[in-house]
Amino acid sequence: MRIVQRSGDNVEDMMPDDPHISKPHVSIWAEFVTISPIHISETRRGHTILASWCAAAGGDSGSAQRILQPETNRMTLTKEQQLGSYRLMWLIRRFEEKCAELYAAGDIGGFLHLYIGQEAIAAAAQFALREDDNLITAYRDHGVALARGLDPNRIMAEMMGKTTGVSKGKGGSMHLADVNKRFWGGYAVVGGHLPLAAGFALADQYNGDDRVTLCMLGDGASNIGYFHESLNLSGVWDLPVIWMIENNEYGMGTAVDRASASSDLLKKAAPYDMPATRVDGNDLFATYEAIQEAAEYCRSGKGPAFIEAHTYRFRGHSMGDPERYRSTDEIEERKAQDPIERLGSAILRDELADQEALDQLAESAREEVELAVVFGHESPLPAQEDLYTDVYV
Ligand SMILES: Cc1ncc(C[n+]2csc(CCOP(=O)(O)OP(=O)(O)O)c2C)c(N)n1
Ligand SMILES: [Mg+2]
Repeated sequence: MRIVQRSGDNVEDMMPDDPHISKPHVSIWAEFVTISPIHISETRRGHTILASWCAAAGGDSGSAQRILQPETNRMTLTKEQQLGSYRLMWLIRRFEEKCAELYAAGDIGGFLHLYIGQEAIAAAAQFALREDDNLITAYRDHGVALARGLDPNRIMAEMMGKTTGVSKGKGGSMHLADVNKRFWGGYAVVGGHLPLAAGFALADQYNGDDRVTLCMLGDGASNIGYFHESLNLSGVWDLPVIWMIENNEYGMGTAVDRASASSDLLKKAAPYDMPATRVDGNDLFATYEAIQEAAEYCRSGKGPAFIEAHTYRFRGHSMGDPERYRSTDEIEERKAQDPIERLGSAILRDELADQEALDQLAESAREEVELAVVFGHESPLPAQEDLYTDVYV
């Protein structure tokens, strides 16, 4: 515990004397300290629980937990899948770079959270899941939607608020969805989609369908009440759901170890009695393997599974982020682990394609994005009489 707070203390007085914590972070601290009286008593109890669990599990992180080594199983993806992933990851990156430009030009409004740096996780999910499996994620959703096969034209139109968008222009960046592809969104409330994921899995179990639900969430969401309620129920009812944390080291401007009592996120699966795997999320192959194994486990009726995919976002939290909480050295160091470059190197090393072929894949992805921009620009805005249609609040 870093903070001990009596109720009534002023939030700003309590903030540690730390240059990394600037005014925009006050709201996060406020959220944290509001729950701190409970947190303290829970923490005391938690230490006891954790100690006995560790002892039962052999003293460390638990027998049901493991860490996948990077790039040990490269051939689990076919040549077509590897080249397809390479193009897909470039499609995601180019799409988002273009979105950043359009945002600056005022053609995209609202919030914009880029997935750049995390592309391997969405690509791995696409190849590890069946087409009829359920997929749900948070607001950093463009890459996941593209990987799921939503039409880039219609995603771009959605970004611009046009009627041809996947949510008819009324959802925008954070609310991409496609019912036919069983891609259920795009959720802005941190952790708010976890109970929905449990609900999808419950419906499949009840109906006797052998689908799994993959729920992608951020590290920050693992501190939210919904996380614990959802994991608990999924454990109680043996629901076929994979909880996959994309640990990109920050929730807005707050590093994991400043927001989570334990920065070992695998431990968070232990109280709910499910197997947990930590994987390098910048390694397409290892992430694919982790998701595939988890899906197999869930599909066979054994219950939920948990994955922590460690990654890093190369851009700020959203477009307005001054990024005072991390150094450029840190960002450059992490960029050396660029998932697209790593996949490209593996493909070249295994002689599945030459550099020219890889460049052509990247170029065709760029051209597809250009066409999507034209489609978005040429599409109409919603008509005024449609203001209240498809709105359920
Ligand atoms: C319930 C709730 N609390 C606070 C916020 C403000 N908020 C938006 S994003 C975010 C950080 C979430 O971080 P993480 O789950 O790690 O996802 P990442 O942005 O890193 O993908 C916060 C606190 C919110 N949207 N919803
Ligand atoms: Mg995060």
